[in-house]
Amino acid sequence: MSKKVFLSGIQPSGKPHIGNYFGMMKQLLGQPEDYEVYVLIVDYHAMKSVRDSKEMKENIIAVVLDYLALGLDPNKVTFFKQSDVSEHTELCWIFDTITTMPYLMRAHAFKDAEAKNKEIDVGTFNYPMLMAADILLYGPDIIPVGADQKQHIEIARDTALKFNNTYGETFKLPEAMIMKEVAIIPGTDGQKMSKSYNNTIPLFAEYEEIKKAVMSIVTDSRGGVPQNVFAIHKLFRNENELNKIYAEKAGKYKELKELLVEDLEKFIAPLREKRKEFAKDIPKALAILKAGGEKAKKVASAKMDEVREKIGVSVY
Ligand code: AQP
Repeated sequence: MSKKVFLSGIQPSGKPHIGNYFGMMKQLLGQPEDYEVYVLIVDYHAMKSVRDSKEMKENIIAVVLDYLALGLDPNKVTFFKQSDVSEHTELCWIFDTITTMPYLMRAHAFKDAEAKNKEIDVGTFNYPMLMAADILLYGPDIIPVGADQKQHIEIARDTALKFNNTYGETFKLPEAMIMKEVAIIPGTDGQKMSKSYNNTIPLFAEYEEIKKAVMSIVTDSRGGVPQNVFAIHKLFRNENELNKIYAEKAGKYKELKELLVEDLEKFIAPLREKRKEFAKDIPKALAILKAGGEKAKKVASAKMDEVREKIGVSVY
Protein backbone atom coordinates (compact mmCIF):
# COMPACT_ATOMS: atom_id res chain seq x y z
CA MET A 1 0.00 0.00 0.00
CA SER A 2 1.33 3.45 -0.85
CA LYS A 3 2.21 5.80 2.00
CA LYS A 4 -0.26 8.49 3.04
CA VAL A 5 1.03 11.91 2.05
CA PHE A 6 0.61 15.00 4.27
CA LEU A 7 1.44 18.50 3.08
CA SER A 8 1.03 22.03 4.38
CA GLY A 9 2.61 25.44 3.94
CA ILE A 10 3.32 28.60 5.85
CA GLN A 11 4.02 32.09 4.53
CA PRO A 12 7.27 33.74 5.63
CA SER A 13 5.27 36.87 6.32
CA GLY A 14 6.29 37.43 9.94
CA LYS A 15 6.92 35.52 13.13
CA PRO A 16 4.91 32.29 13.35
CA HIS A 17 2.50 32.39 16.27
CA ILE A 18 0.80 29.86 18.49
CA GLY A 19 -2.21 29.91 16.12
CA ASN A 20 0.00 28.66 13.28
CA TYR A 21 1.47 26.04 15.59
CA PHE A 22 -1.73 24.56 17.02
CA GLY A 23 -3.76 25.05 13.83
CA MET A 24 -1.27 23.50 11.43
CA MET A 25 2.40 22.91 12.38
CA LYS A 26 1.69 20.53 15.27
CA GLN A 27 -0.57 18.32 13.12
CA LEU A 28 1.93 18.30 10.29
CA LEU A 29 4.95 17.38 12.39
CA GLY A 30 3.03 14.90 14.52
CA GLN A 31 2.46 12.38 11.74
CA PRO A 32 3.59 8.77 12.20
CA GLU A 33 7.00 7.90 10.80
CA ASP A 34 5.69 5.90 7.87
CA TYR A 35 3.77 8.85 6.42
CA GLU A 36 5.29 11.02 3.75
CA VAL A 37 5.33 14.69 4.78
CA TYR A 38 5.93 17.85 2.75
CA VAL A 39 6.48 21.13 4.58
CA LEU A 40 6.48 24.22 2.38
CA ILE A 41 7.62 27.76 2.99
CA VAL A 42 5.41 29.60 0.53
CA ASP A 43 7.57 32.63 -0.15
CA TYR A 44 5.89 33.69 -3.39
CA HIS A 45 2.58 33.88 -1.51
CA ALA A 46 4.21 36.10 1.10
CA MET A 47 5.03 38.65 -1.62
CA LYS A 48 1.45 39.88 -1.16
CA SER A 49 2.53 41.45 2.11
CA VAL A 50 6.36 41.45 2.16
CA ARG A 51 7.86 43.88 -0.35
CA ASP A 52 11.34 44.29 1.11
CA SER A 53 14.09 41.84 0.06
CA LYS A 54 15.95 42.00 3.37
CA GLU A 55 12.77 41.31 5.30
CA MET A 56 11.85 38.45 2.98
CA LYS A 57 15.28 36.81 3.44
CA GLU A 58 15.13 37.21 7.21
CA ASN A 59 11.62 35.80 7.34
CA ILE A 60 12.57 32.74 5.29
CA ILE A 61 15.58 32.01 7.50
CA ALA A 62 13.41 32.52 10.58
CA VAL A 63 10.82 29.97 9.44
CA VAL A 64 13.58 27.43 8.71
CA LEU A 65 14.95 27.85 12.24
CA ASP A 66 11.44 27.68 13.68
CA TYR A 67 10.65 24.37 12.02
CA LEU A 68 14.02 22.84 12.96
CA ALA A 69 13.49 23.91 16.56
CA LEU A 70 10.06 22.27 16.48
CA GLY A 71 11.78 18.99 15.68
CA LEU A 72 11.35 18.73 11.90
CA ASP A 73 13.56 15.84 10.79
CA PRO A 74 14.84 16.51 7.25
CA ASN A 75 15.45 12.80 6.73
CA LYS A 76 11.73 12.14 7.09
CA VAL A 77 10.21 15.37 5.83
CA THR A 78 10.67 17.10 2.48
CA PHE A 79 11.20 20.66 3.69
CA PHE A 80 11.54 23.29 0.99
CA LYS A 81 10.55 26.69 -0.29
CA GLN A 82 8.13 27.30 -3.09
CA SER A 83 10.46 29.54 -5.10
CA ASP A 84 12.97 26.66 -5.47
CA VAL A 85 10.45 24.68 -7.50
CA SER A 86 9.37 26.73 -10.52
CA GLU A 87 6.77 24.10 -11.43
CA HIS A 88 4.45 25.73 -8.85
CA THR A 89 4.10 28.95 -10.82
CA GLU A 90 3.99 27.06 -14.12
CA LEU A 91 1.10 24.88 -12.98
CA CYS A 92 -0.62 27.95 -11.52
CA TRP A 93 -0.80 29.42 -15.04
CA ILE A 94 -2.29 26.22 -16.43
CA PHE A 95 -4.93 26.28 -13.68
CA ASP A 96 -5.66 29.93 -14.50
CA THR A 97 -6.68 28.89 -17.98
CA ILE A 98 -9.38 26.50 -16.72
CA THR A 99 -10.74 28.71 -13.92
CA THR A 100 -13.26 31.50 -14.31
CA MET A 101 -13.06 34.92 -12.73
CA PRO A 102 -16.53 34.71 -11.10
CA TYR A 103 -15.42 31.49 -9.41
CA LEU A 104 -12.33 33.15 -7.86
CA MET A 105 -14.41 36.19 -6.93
CA ARG A 106 -16.22 33.96 -4.43
CA ALA A 107 -13.00 33.40 -2.44
CA HIS A 108 -13.25 34.83 1.10
CA ALA A 109 -9.84 36.55 0.97
CA PHE A 110 -10.87 38.40 -2.19
CA LYS A 111 -14.30 39.30 -0.82
CA ASP A 112 -12.79 40.58 2.44
CA ALA A 113 -10.29 42.76 0.59
CA GLU A 114 -13.09 44.05 -1.64
CA ALA A 115 -15.32 44.80 1.35
CA LYS A 116 -12.48 46.81 2.91
CA ASN A 117 -12.16 48.73 -0.37
CA LYS A 118 -8.54 47.62 -0.65
CA GLU A 119 -6.73 47.88 -3.97
CA ILE A 120 -6.55 44.21 -4.84
CA ASP A 121 -3.47 43.03 -6.72
CA VAL A 122 -3.74 40.18 -9.22
CA GLY A 123 -1.58 38.00 -6.95
CA THR A 124 -4.08 38.25 -4.13
CA PHE A 125 -6.93 37.47 -6.51
CA ASN A 126 -5.04 34.52 -7.95
CA TYR A 127 -3.66 33.22 -4.63
CA PRO A 128 -5.96 30.15 -4.54
CA MET A 129 -4.64 28.97 -7.94
CA LEU A 130 -1.00 29.07 -6.79
CA MET A 131 -2.04 27.30 -3.63
CA ALA A 132 -3.83 24.64 -5.69
CA ALA A 133 -0.58 24.11 -7.61
CA ASP A 134 1.46 23.94 -4.37
CA ILE A 135 -0.77 21.14 -3.21
CA LEU A 136 -1.64 19.15 -6.31
CA LEU A 137 1.94 18.74 -7.60
CA TYR A 138 2.68 16.36 -4.72
CA GLY A 139 -0.55 14.32 -4.65
CA PRO A 140 -1.17 14.68 -0.93
CA ASP A 141 -4.02 12.87 0.82
CA ILE A 142 -4.30 15.20 3.79
CA ILE A 143 -3.71 18.93 4.28
CA PRO A 144 -3.63 19.95 7.95
CA VAL A 145 -4.79 23.59 8.18
CA GLY A 146 -6.66 26.05 10.35
CA ALA A 147 -10.31 26.81 9.51
CA ASP A 148 -9.29 29.95 7.56
CA GLN A 149 -7.83 27.74 4.83
CA LYS A 150 -10.85 25.44 4.39
CA GLN A 151 -12.12 27.23 1.30
CA HIS A 152 -8.68 27.18 -0.33
CA ILE A 153 -8.50 23.40 -0.01
CA GLU A 154 -11.98 23.16 -1.56
CA ILE A 155 -10.75 25.34 -4.43
CA ALA A 156 -7.75 23.00 -4.90
CA ARG A 157 -10.13 20.03 -5.04
CA ASP A 158 -12.43 21.78 -7.55
CA THR A 159 -9.42 22.68 -9.68
CA ALA A 160 -8.13 19.09 -9.65
CA LEU A 161 -11.58 17.87 -10.70
CA LYS A 162 -11.87 20.45 -13.45
CA PHE A 163 -8.45 19.51 -14.84
CA ASN A 164 -9.19 15.77 -14.58
CA ASN A 165 -12.54 16.23 -16.34
CA THR A 166 -10.94 18.28 -19.10
CA TYR A 167 -7.71 16.37 -19.71
CA GLY A 168 -8.14 12.99 -18.01
CA GLU A 169 -7.31 11.66 -14.54
CA THR A 170 -4.14 13.44 -13.37
CA PHE A 171 -4.55 14.86 -9.86
CA LYS A 172 -5.54 13.25 -6.59
CA LEU A 173 -8.24 15.11 -4.61
CA PRO A 174 -6.84 16.14 -1.20
CA GLU A 175 -8.79 16.34 2.06
CA ALA A 176 -8.44 19.19 4.58
CA MET A 177 -7.69 18.13 8.13
CA ILE A 178 -9.11 20.77 10.48
CA MET A 179 -9.01 19.91 14.17
CA LYS A 180 -12.21 21.33 15.68
CA GLU A 181 -10.70 22.48 18.97
CA VAL A 182 -7.86 24.41 17.33
CA ALA A 183 -9.56 25.46 14.09
CA ILE A 184 -9.44 29.17 15.00
CA ILE A 185 -7.03 30.19 17.73
CA PRO A 186 -8.02 33.66 18.91
CA GLY A 187 -5.52 36.48 19.13
CA THR A 188 -5.05 38.99 21.94
CA ASP A 189 -7.99 41.03 20.63
CA GLY A 190 -10.35 38.04 20.33
CA GLN A 191 -10.25 37.98 16.51
CA LYS A 192 -8.45 35.11 14.70
CA MET A 193 -4.78 35.23 15.68
CA SER A 194 -3.08 36.53 12.57
CA LYS A 195 0.29 38.02 11.68
CA SER A 196 -1.40 40.83 9.80
CA TYR A 197 -3.74 41.75 12.70
CA ASN A 198 -0.90 42.41 15.16
CA ASN A 199 -2.66 40.31 17.77
CA THR A 200 -0.28 37.37 18.04
CA ILE A 201 1.65 35.51 20.68
CA PRO A 202 4.81 34.54 18.76
CA LEU A 203 5.74 30.87 19.03
CA PHE A 204 9.31 31.67 20.03
CA ALA A 205 8.62 34.80 22.05
CA GLU A 206 11.02 35.90 24.77
CA TYR A 207 9.57 36.05 28.31
CA GLU A 208 9.00 39.82 28.22
CA GLU A 209 7.30 39.53 24.84
CA ILE A 210 4.96 36.81 26.16
CA LYS A 211 4.15 38.98 29.17
CA LYS A 212 3.42 42.02 27.04
CA ALA A 213 1.18 40.04 24.67
CA VAL A 214 -0.77 38.33 27.48
CA MET A 215 -1.25 41.51 29.46
CA SER A 216 -2.71 43.11 26.33
CA ILE A 217 -5.39 40.41 25.92
CA VAL A 218 -8.76 42.13 25.75
CA THR A 219 -10.79 40.87 28.71
CA ASP A 220 -14.31 40.22 27.63
CA SER A 221 -15.76 38.67 30.80
CA ARG A 222 -18.80 36.51 31.28
CA GLY A 223 -19.36 35.28 34.85
CA GLY A 224 -15.96 36.63 35.89
CA VAL A 225 -14.12 34.48 33.36
CA PRO A 226 -12.02 36.41 30.83
CA GLN A 227 -13.01 34.46 27.73
CA ASN A 228 -10.09 35.42 25.53
CA VAL A 229 -7.57 34.49 28.22
CA PHE A 230 -9.32 31.17 28.83
CA ALA A 231 -9.49 30.33 25.10
CA ILE A 232 -5.72 30.64 24.78
CA HIS A 233 -5.03 29.05 28.16
CA LYS A 234 -6.82 25.83 27.29
CA LEU A 235 -4.16 25.09 24.67
CA PHE A 236 -1.70 24.61 27.52
CA ARG A 237 -3.70 23.04 30.35
CA ASN A 238 -6.42 20.48 30.79
CA GLU A 239 -9.85 22.16 30.57
CA ASN A 240 -11.28 20.65 33.78
CA GLU A 241 -8.27 21.83 35.73
CA LEU A 242 -8.63 25.26 34.16
CA ASN A 243 -12.37 25.47 34.93
CA LYS A 244 -11.52 24.95 38.60
CA ILE A 245 -8.76 27.55 38.61
CA TYR A 246 -10.86 30.13 36.73
CA ALA A 247 -13.80 29.55 39.13
CA GLU A 248 -11.55 30.00 42.17
CA LYS A 249 -10.00 33.13 40.72
CA ALA A 250 -13.20 34.58 39.19
CA GLY A 251 -12.72 38.27 38.39
CA LYS A 252 -8.98 38.21 39.19
CA TYR A 253 -7.86 38.89 35.65
CA LYS A 254 -4.33 39.92 36.50
CA GLU A 255 -3.64 36.68 38.38
CA LEU A 256 -5.16 34.58 35.62
CA LYS A 257 -3.06 36.35 33.03
CA GLU A 258 0.07 35.85 35.12
CA LEU A 259 -0.68 32.14 35.27
CA LEU A 260 -1.08 32.06 31.50
CA VAL A 261 2.28 33.84 31.13
CA GLU A 262 3.91 31.14 33.26
CA ASP A 263 2.25 28.31 31.30
CA LEU A 264 3.27 29.86 28.00
CA GLU A 265 6.82 30.33 29.22
CA LYS A 266 7.00 26.64 30.27
CA PHE A 267 5.94 25.64 26.77
CA ILE A 268 8.00 28.16 24.82
CA ALA A 269 11.30 28.28 26.78
CA PRO A 270 12.66 24.87 25.62
CA LEU A 271 11.67 25.64 22.00
CA ARG A 272 13.35 29.03 22.20
CA GLU A 273 16.57 27.43 23.49
CA LYS A 274 16.60 24.84 20.69
CA ARG A 275 16.03 27.57 18.15
CA LYS A 276 19.03 29.51 19.48
CA GLU A 277 21.17 26.41 18.93
CA PHE A 278 20.08 26.11 15.27
CA ALA A 279 20.61 29.85 14.78
CA LYS A 280 24.33 29.36 15.48
CA ASP A 281 24.75 27.69 12.08
CA ILE A 282 22.43 29.32 9.55
CA PRO A 283 24.28 27.98 6.45
CA LYS A 284 23.71 24.43 7.77
CA ALA A 285 20.01 25.15 8.29
CA LEU A 286 19.72 26.61 4.79
CA ALA A 287 21.51 23.61 3.27
CA ILE A 288 18.65 21.47 4.63
CA LEU A 289 16.13 23.71 2.87
CA LYS A 290 18.10 23.62 -0.38
CA ALA A 291 18.36 19.81 -0.34
CA GLY A 292 14.63 19.62 0.32
CA GLY A 293 14.03 21.84 -2.72
CA GLU A 294 16.05 19.47 -4.93
CA LYS A 295 14.03 16.50 -3.68
CA ALA A 296 10.70 18.28 -4.20
CA LYS A 297 11.78 19.44 -7.67
CA LYS A 298 12.11 15.82 -8.84
CA VAL A 299 8.54 15.01 -7.78
CA ALA A 300 7.12 18.25 -9.18
CA SER A 301 8.98 17.94 -12.45
CA ALA A 302 7.71 14.38 -13.05
CA LYS A 303 4.15 15.59 -12.41
CA MET A 304 4.61 18.52 -14.80
CA ASP A 305 5.84 16.15 -17.52
CA GLU A 306 2.56 14.31 -17.11
CA VAL A 307 0.58 17.58 -17.17
CA ARG A 308 2.35 18.80 -20.35
CA GLU A 309 1.64 15.47 -21.99
CA LYS A 310 -2.05 15.71 -21.02
CA ILE A 311 -2.52 19.25 -22.33
CA GLY A 312 -0.72 18.42 -25.55
CA VAL A 313 2.28 20.74 -25.50
CA SER A 314 4.83 17.88 -25.36
CA VAL A 315 5.66 17.49 -29.04
CA TYR A 316 9.27 16.24 -28.87
N1 AQP B 1 -5.51 31.75 14.39
C1 AQP B 1 -5.29 30.59 13.79
N2 AQP B 1 -5.88 29.46 14.29
C2 AQP B 1 -5.65 28.26 13.69
N3 AQP B 1 -4.86 28.09 12.61
C3 AQP B 1 -4.28 29.18 12.08
N4 AQP B 1 -3.45 29.36 11.03
C4 AQP B 1 -3.14 30.67 10.91
N5 AQP B 1 -3.75 31.37 11.90
C5 AQP B 1 -4.46 30.48 12.65
C6 AQP B 1 -2.98 28.30 10.15
O1 AQP B 1 -1.57 28.41 10.04
C7 AQP B 1 -1.17 27.95 8.76
C8 AQP B 1 -0.17 28.86 8.14
O2 AQP B 1 -0.73 30.15 7.93
P1 AQP B 1 -0.04 31.20 6.96
O3 AQP B 1 1.07 31.89 7.62
O4 AQP B 1 0.30 30.59 5.69
O5 AQP B 1 -1.18 32.19 6.62
P2 AQP B 1 -2.41 32.65 7.42
O6 AQP B 1 -3.42 31.60 7.59
O7 AQP B 1 -2.91 33.81 6.72
O8 AQP B 1 -1.74 33.00 8.83
P3 AQP B 1 -1.77 34.43 9.38
O9 AQP B 1 -1.03 34.50 10.66
O10 AQP B 1 -3.17 34.87 9.45
O11 AQP B 1 -0.90 35.21 8.31
P4 AQP B 1 -1.21 36.57 7.52
O12 AQP B 1 -1.67 37.55 8.54
O13 AQP B 1 0.14 36.91 6.93
O14 AQP B 1 -2.23 36.28 6.50
C9 AQP B 1 -2.45 27.79 7.92
O15 AQP B 1 -2.75 26.42 7.82
C10 AQP B 1 -3.49 28.48 8.74
O16 AQP B 1 -4.76 27.89 8.58
